[in-house]
Amino acid sequence: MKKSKIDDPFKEARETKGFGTMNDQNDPVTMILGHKDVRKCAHNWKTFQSGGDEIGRIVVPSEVHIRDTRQIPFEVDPPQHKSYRDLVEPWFKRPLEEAYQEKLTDIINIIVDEALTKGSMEVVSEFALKLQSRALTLLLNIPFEESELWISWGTHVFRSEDTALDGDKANVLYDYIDAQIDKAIANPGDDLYSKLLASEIDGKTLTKEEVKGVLILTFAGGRDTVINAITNTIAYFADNPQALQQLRDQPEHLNSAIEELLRYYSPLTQMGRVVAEDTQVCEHAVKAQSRISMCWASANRDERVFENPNEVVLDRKVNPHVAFGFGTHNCLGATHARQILRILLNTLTQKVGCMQITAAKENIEDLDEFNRKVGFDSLQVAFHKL
Ligand code: HEM
Ligand code: EMZ
Repeated sequence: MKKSKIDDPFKEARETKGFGTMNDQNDPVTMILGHKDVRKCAHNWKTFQSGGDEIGRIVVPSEVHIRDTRQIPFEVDPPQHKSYRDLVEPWFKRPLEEAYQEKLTDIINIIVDEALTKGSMEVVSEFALKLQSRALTLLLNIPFEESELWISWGTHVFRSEDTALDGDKANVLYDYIDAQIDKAIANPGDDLYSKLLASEIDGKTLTKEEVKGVLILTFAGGRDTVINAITNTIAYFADNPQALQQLRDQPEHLNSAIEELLRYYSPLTQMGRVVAEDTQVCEHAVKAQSRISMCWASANRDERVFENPNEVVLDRKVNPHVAFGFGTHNCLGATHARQILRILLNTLTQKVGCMQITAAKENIEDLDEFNRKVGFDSLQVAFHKL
């Protein structure tokens, strides 16, 4: 079997009942599996809420024990959600600017050249983590050198090798962000911290806690998702050299290729909500205050929506994937993530002839009823020049 393949563990449950169940830290989750139902729940923020008092509970695995700062705008429901979202949205669209893309191209050229010079690289820690961290300096608009520290934190800010949720590691990030906020107060600049500190909603300046909430989300939400997207993309083209050639010949398919890789790999498996009142999902009763999740990874393999859902079809014409979510909370980092993938793919077609996977350790999520591969813990790849 090709190393880059990711199976669909949800197929049977999706087709027979439309939902699955998962016991996460004794706080069960009803997982919504079908594309239509996932979109319906994501749309219905009144019944399936992101706000609420228990901060961290909508994340699966739950982060209630490792976090007490509300992530903004992620853990806020409308109408307040809109005020925050309107405030940060223009900043997260900066990746569309030419100057931003030029800097990102430089970052990607350096790392691809390094892989080709070394000949062989462990892609998760030496390629994807470095690229994700260096690119994040552009999104925050801070000096490039700051990325060295983040790289030293490892691939997931909340996870370490042996524990799924690592409170000590999370505190490193929270303390760091506190310190950066204090620095920006003392010395305002053109960075995201300073921009938020100077912002107002309804005539009130944002508190330090609110600024921290936006920053934690920017660091955490955009870390393992981007690392998985990059690593799986490299694995795919290593396994399918003809696909790299196809994109070299037909660069007009670059954008549809990226959307298809996002659909197929779905770097964020699921995201939860808290049920506001007794209701039903997929003709199954769910109680007020219980949790549901929208399983983006399952919805993205729904055969009622995607023809040949388990194939990567790089020029897929209609692709309403939900890898970046759907509706109110759709991913704010999507513009940045797409630019990284677009420039990476473009650079690979220009510089890399082929790649081979020489060793791989899969990263499998244990979702109780299901096991889902989401990427790799490590991936050793040989890179050959064009
Ligand atoms: C929301 C996926 C990269 C920041 C979301 C959601 C998904 C998602 C599925 C919806 C969550 C929900 O409905 O509760 C991804 C994937 C990424 C990625 C697959 C990479 C390929 C990023 C990056 C950032 C980011 C790079 C920022 C640095 C956010 C934020 C939200 C969000 C702030 C919440 C938006 C809101 O509540 O209005 N993401 N994400 N993401 N993502 Fe991403
Ligand atoms: C949260 C989440 C955001 C969470 C949109 O997703 O990403 C997860 O990786 C983090 O652990 O805290 O930021």
